[in-house]
Amino acid sequence: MPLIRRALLALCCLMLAAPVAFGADSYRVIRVYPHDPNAFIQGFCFSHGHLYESDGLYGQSTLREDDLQTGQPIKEIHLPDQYFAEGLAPWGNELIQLTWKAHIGFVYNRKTFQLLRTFHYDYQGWGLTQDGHSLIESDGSNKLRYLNPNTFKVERILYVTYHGKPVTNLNELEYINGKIYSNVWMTNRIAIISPQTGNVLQWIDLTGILPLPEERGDNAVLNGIAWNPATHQLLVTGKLWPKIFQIEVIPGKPGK
Ligand SMILES: [Ca+2]
Repeated sequence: MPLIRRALLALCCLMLAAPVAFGADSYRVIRVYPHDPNAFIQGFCFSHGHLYESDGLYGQSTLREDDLQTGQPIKEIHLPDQYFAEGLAPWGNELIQLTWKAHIGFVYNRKTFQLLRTFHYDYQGWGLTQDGHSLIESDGSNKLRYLNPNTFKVERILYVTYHGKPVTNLNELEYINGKIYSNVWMTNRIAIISPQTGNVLQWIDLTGILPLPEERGDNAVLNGIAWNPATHQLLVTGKLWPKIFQIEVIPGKPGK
């Protein structure tokens, strides 16, 4: 099939898939961008208008600045093979990257990717974001730890629940307009969480946003939320996904 027809078909499938999907009242696709299909994305964020991602797997972990138009890295460094990179968050002119089980975090100069310092933590590193005061970190449970961005000491733990039950497998995070957005590992859902109570206020179900033929196995799940506060651009993607989706969240039902 000619490339243009395949592209049109994919676009039609995308337009048809979103309205019929569960929770379709909660989001709308605005634009689709390319993403490196070999990137096992674990962290995704904007800083100063630039887009960054942290990619995992042992022997393949990277820190990248992305070119949104091409899906290719503008800048990239590879981590030593023993590190499985995880969450990524900006802090001032620095980028902070977690590792999964190595209990070490890396602090980089945002512009040069020079490693400035490291820090230690006792728990698993999954997702990372920040609210302007603290770093917020997930570890795969329903706990969100608030860390001092200078000392990396835990200052508060938020327990995330929905109708009184723990919401576990919290993964990639993004702080947007006073709420915490979290991927839930191995699902197509994003939880919108109250930082005050830990309650899930709304679910966004993105089932069907990536056409089925483009999915690449059980681990290639939705993961990655990036918000540009200057442009109000909200991007989502997944592990080994060939696409990044710009979406608009439509406030609606409290979720199911
Ligand atoms: Ca993020």
